[in-house]
Amino acid sequence: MDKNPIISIIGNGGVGKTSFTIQFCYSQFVEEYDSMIEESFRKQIEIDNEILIIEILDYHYYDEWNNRIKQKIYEKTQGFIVVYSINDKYSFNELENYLNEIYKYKKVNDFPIIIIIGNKNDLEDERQISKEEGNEFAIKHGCPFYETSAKTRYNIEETVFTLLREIRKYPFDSKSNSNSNSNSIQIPNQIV
Ligand SMILES: Nc1nc2c(ncn2[C@@H]2O[C@H](COP(=O)(O)OP(=O)(O)O)[C@@H](O)[C@H]2O)c(=O)[nH]1
Ligand SMILES: [Mg+2]
Repeated sequence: MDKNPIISIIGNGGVGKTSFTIQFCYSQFVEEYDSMIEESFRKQIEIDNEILIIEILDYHYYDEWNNRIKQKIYEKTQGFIVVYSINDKYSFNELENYLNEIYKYKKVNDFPIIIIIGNKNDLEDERQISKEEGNEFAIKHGCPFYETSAKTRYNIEETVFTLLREIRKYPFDSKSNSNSNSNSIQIPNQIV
């Protein structure tokens, strides 16, 4: 696997993308993280005896976003975490749009690696989407699925590690990334 895989986390505003990322990277839950700028977080991890430095892109997806910028980000992304929150039906209904966007902006010959998560699983009293609904949606789209909580850290590491293992199964086509990544080592395609 590329030693510096890039992951994008996408989904509606307020579902917990930044909280998820901060919990994963710093093991903290920051109640009022007030940032409207695009952020990129890096973390060194060990997975299956391999050391990786992963980069998580936590971007804000405004409608007026320039399609070219979006395309650039999507092209260099090796794995997507697509997030809804279990207490927000609207965020669940929007998932299909995010998936379509990934398929649209990824190069045709790229196989997008996607994991779906239902965040805020600690808010059981406010639940609007059952775990079964989330799971069914993910199965329909051939993606792994977890419920998570950025507050309690429930399934946060599992999500990222599962995504990384999926990425490893489908070696990234680095051609689409050759300019920005020219000094990285080319790893021959593994036989899965
Ligand atoms: N109870 C609970 N609150 C959460 C969770 N994740 C995020 N939040 C809260 O939801 C709000 C939006 O989170 P944020 O990470 O900014 O969402 P983003 O817009 O998707 O980046 C904040 O007030 C967070 O504290 C979670 O897993 N559980
Ligand atoms: Mg955010």
